[in-house]
Amino acid sequence: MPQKICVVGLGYIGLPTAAILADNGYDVVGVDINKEVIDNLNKGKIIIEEPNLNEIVKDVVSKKKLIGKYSPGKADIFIICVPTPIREDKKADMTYVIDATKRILPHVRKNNIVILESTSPVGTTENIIKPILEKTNLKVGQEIYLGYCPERVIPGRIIEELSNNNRIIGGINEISALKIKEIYESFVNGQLYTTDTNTAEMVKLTENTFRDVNIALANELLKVCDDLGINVWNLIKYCNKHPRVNILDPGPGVGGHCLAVDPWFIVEASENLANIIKLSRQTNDSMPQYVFDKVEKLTKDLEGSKKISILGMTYKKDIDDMRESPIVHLVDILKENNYQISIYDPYVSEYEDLEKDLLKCVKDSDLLVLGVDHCAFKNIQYEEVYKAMKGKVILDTRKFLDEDKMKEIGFIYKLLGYKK
Ligand code: SAJ
Repeated sequence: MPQKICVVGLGYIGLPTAAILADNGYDVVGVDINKEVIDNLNKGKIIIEEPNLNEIVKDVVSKKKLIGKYSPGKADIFIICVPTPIREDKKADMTYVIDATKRILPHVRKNNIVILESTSPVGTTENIIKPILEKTNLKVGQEIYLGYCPERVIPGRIIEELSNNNRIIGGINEISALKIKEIYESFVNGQLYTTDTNTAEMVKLTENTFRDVNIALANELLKVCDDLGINVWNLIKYCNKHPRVNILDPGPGVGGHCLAVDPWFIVEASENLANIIKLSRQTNDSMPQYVFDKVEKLTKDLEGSKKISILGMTYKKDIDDMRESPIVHLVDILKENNYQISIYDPYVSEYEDLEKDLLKCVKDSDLLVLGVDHCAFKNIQYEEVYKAMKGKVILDTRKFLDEDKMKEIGFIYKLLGYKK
């Protein structure tokens, strides 16, 4: 008899995980409170943009290996994949994790396995989940097995990475870790490493912090190079020719629900010690304002109402996710300063000032800001954009456009991080 798994939370991680488990022979119930998610899932459809996910979902739903429900029920294994957002005060909001654990509680029986996948502050499994599960009167670690196994997949490559990435498994005790390892072994080709829950939680936060700090360095270099009249993009390219240097890309800021959030969980835990981590977050968060300052300089001599067109507003290329997008912040700052805005992003279906037609978006605009490097933007007829615009200035925040080609068309091409 295949084991039954209940996955709570069908977002960017929960849904692909549920689908892969179902595809690997488990009977999976996917739980979410969002009617749109459940209604679509039970028709074999998904409401997020992710390569190859829809095909798998369609297949496993048609075989009844994956069923969407509003509430959890009995299962052998429970996997919690709910969001852990950040509050205004930069502290983790653990409400969804607590609610999800309470919702599975009536269904948890002897020998069940409970796994948290949501990115969480250190101590969550031990100090939040374990005490709730103890209300079953079953001994956690002996009668119920508990652990933390953080997801590590990157949006845009989730299906491939779910199967192939190495995973860290933190058990509340050794037997829990080993039982959880057996489950992941059944569908992961990468290596599986076992440790305790606190270490696994910190590993997850550290991975994203490493990337955030590296990007903060790149963004600080961008500002310094701008000041010194050096092209930061060339600087980083040449530095990275060194065998032990790998600086990431600077740009308009860091978005998404991971890099822009997780380092704060470390700051929250050790406010007086996590100095570089905090400063890096602040550096990356300062970038939309930095882009705004550039826009202001480039348009300062214009009279009357100024129209800015924005190409791309998701948090990164080729996805539909706008969470914590720096371009959303940029748009807000521009509006606060009375700029007229028009946005074009083929990945976004609805947003204030979104224009479905590119030429309408750029019509009579004074400045075009390239905010996101969507591959589709390579195919734009920039000659047409040039004709439709009033001012002929492009500000490229990602070093994405072909500078020579843009200049040939007639644009005044400005690159973020190069004063020239
Ligand atoms: N960014 C830069 N410069 C770069 C790379 C990224 O400015 O060189 C920006 C992007 O434009 C974006 C943000 O950083 O706004 C985050 O993008 P990302 O591609 O670095 O990462 P995410 O948030 O999509 O996914 C990360 C991944 N973590 C790591 O690579 C360490 C992924 O593996 C995690 O599973 C995911 O966070 C998560 O869910 O935690």
